[in-house]
Amino acid sequence: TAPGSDQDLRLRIAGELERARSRSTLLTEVVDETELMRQHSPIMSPLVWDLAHVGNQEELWLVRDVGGREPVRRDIDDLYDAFKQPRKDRPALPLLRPDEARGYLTTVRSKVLDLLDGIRFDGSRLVAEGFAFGMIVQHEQQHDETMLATHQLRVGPAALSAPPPPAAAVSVSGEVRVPGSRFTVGTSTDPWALDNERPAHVVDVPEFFIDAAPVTNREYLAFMADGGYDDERWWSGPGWDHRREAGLTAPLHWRHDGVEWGYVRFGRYAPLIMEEPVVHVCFYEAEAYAAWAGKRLPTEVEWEKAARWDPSTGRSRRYPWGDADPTPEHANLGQRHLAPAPVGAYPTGASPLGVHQLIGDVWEWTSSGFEGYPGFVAFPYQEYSEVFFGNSYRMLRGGSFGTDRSACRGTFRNWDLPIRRQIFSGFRCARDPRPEETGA
Ligand code: AVJ
Ligand code: FE
Repeated sequence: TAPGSDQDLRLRIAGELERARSRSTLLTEVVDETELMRQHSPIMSPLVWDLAHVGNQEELWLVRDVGGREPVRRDIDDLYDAFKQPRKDRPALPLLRPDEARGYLTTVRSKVLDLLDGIRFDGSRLVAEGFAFGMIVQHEQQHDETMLATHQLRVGPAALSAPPPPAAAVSVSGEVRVPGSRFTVGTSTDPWALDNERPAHVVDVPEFFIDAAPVTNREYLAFMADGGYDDERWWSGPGWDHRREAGLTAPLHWRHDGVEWGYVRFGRYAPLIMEEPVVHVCFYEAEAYAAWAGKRLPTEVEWEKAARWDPSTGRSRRYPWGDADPTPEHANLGQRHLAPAPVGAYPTGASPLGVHQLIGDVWEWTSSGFEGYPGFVAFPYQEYSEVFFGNSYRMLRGGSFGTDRSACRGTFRNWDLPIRRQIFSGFRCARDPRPEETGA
C-alpha cells in the first residue's frame, strides 16, 4: 500500500469511528442515569451495558490485539462478554455507572486513535485494509441499532426526535420477474465484509417473482381484517403454536383506540401511515401473511439476487443502484428518520429490474436459516457468526431506518430468532412462476 492511501484510510477510519461514537453518545445522553441502568425488556440489555460493551470490544480487538498494548480494564472483560452474561441477568451485574462507562470509552478511544496514527494496513489479515477497525465500527453501529430498539421498547416520555422520512415520489406496486441465471452470492473483496458474507460463490437461481416493495401497513391490515391471525391454515406448525402462546393479534407496538389502528413510536402515538412498510413483525407473522397472499418469503439468495444482480452484465453489484456507497437519496438508513419511509420514497435506490427499498426502511425476513457459505472460515472469532449456524435462526436482509450505512450492503447478513419482533423487521413476498409464466 502506498503511504498516501494508508493516510486516506486512516482518515476514513477516524471519521467512521467518530460517526459511530456520536450516535452512541446521542442514544445514551437523552435519558437519565436511572433509565440507562434500567432493563426496559428482559430480551434487551440496560443501555449502559451496550455502551460499555462497545468500549470493551474496542479495547479487546484494537487496543490489545491490533495495538499490542496493555489492557485498560481487564477486570471488566467478563461483565461485558455477551456469551457469559445472559441478557436477563445483565441489570443485576456490578456494571460501570454511566459516567464510568463514558470515561472508559474515552480512554479506549484515545488509545485507538493513537495507534491508528502511523499504522500500516499491510500486516496481518486483521489489519489488512483496516478490517479490524471496520469490524469495530460496524459492531458499535449494530449495538446502536440495538439501543434504538431498546428506546422503542422503553415506556415514558419521548426522548428521541427526527424529521419524518420523505414522502412517496413514485407509485410502486406488484411484482418483478427475476429471470433464472447463475448469480454470484457474497463477496471475497469487500474489505469490511464480515466472515459470514464470504467467500463469493456462484449459484444457479431459478426464475422467481418478488414484490417490488415491502409489504405495507395497508396490505398487512387486509390480512388482519380477513382473520389471518385466527386462521391456522396460513401458519406453520411452530408459527401457530407461537401465535397462540404469545397471543399475537397485531404487530408489536400497534394500538387500537376503538376507532382506528395506530402505533406507539419512540414514546409518541400516531395513526398508522398506510403506505409505510409494516415493521415489528416476527418471522412467523411474515410467513403467515405470505401464505395468505398465495406467496412465500424469498430465500436469502433470491433476496440478494434481487438486490445485486445486474441483468445487462450478469455481475453482482454492491447495492441495488450500483457500487456507490449509500447517500440519503438512495435509502432510509442511519437513524436520520425514526420510521420506515412510505413505499415509493426512494426511486434512486431501486434495482435495475425495478425492485424498490431493498436497502433501508425495514429488515426483511427471508425463509433461510443461518449457514456458512461454501468455504466459510470463522474470522476473527467464532462467536460472531459460526456459533449461530443451524436452523434456529432466520436470516434478515437489507437493513432498517436504524441501520448505519457502514453495517449495511447487498451482501450483509443479519439473523434473529423467528419469534423476535423488537427489531425493525418487515418483509416482502416472493413466489415461483406459474406454469404459463415460465421461461418467458
Ligand atoms: C448480527 C445483529 C445479530 O446484535 O446480536 C453485536 C451483532 N454481534 N455484537 C447482534 C453483534 C456481537 C448481532 N447481529
Ligand atoms: Fe456485541
